[in-house]
Amino acid sequence: METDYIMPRRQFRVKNMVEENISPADIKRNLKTELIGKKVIVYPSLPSTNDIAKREARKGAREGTVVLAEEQTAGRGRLKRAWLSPRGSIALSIILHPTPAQLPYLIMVASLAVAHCIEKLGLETQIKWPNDVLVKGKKVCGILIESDVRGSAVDYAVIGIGLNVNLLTADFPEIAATATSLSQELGKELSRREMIRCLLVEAENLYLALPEGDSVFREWRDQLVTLGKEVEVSSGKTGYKGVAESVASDGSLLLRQPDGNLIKIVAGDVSLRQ
Ligand code: BT5
Repeated sequence: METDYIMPRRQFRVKNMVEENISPADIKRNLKTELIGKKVIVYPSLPSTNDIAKREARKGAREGTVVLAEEQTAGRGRLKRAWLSPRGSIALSIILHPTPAQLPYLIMVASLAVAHCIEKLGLETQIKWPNDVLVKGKKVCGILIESDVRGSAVDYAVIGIGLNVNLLTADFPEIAATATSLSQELGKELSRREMIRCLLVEAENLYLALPEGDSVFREWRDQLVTLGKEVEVSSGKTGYKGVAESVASDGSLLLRQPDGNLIKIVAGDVSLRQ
């Protein structure tokens, strides 16, 4: 039998509004998915939803299980960077069992799902390679994909999504200059529950379209704000300069260096050159 964990329901205040607590039933009610969100686990507070999702995956959780937290106390970005997830934001992780060929597409699935849901609110989005969703050039969402690959099989993959919904980035000096939130951009607070439901539906539609992958790749590539720009890329301890010419279907960045060489960068951080 499926079990959902519901923590005691209570209300809490975020600035001037009363923010709703979210229950698995709120998310699942008439949710139009076959896979993602059939099981939802909600915690009031967690260090990191990705860690719990990985634990659940190792215990054999079904594909599509979602782990949600009202706040994270040790949210993670790439390379052990911190991700701020105060109350009012969305922190969720989705457990999937992709094929090895599908694995590189998960970042595209996640960023497009987020972009689609934000666009439904009437805001324009851009995607910054490899894993940021931006509104008006500021980061509103970060995505962390983690997977366990054994030999030629993927044991599980976890898509972690952190989305700034109802919060004021000015309250967080670390990100005040570079980040934004949906409430800030819209000038009003919105339902995190509806946003989560949207994310699960969009993620499923994109994920189920993956056996082909190509349409997801092309849409992701066309939304990348990075392409065609003079950039600096740091990848590990190495820095590169050049024009971000394109991306390959495995998600890596193709950078045209000043000497004309085209190099492929699998992971890194991009900044636009002044
Ligand atoms: C990311 O890493 O952007 C991936 C973030 C993934 C977070 C989700 S939440 C659910 C799941 N559980 C987790 O523990 N993680 C995932 P990266 O590209 O390395 O960017 C990290 C950088 O983003 C930080 O160094 C800050 O500069 C910035 N940052 C931190 N919190 C932010 C926020 N709330 N909004 C915008 N920028 C933020």
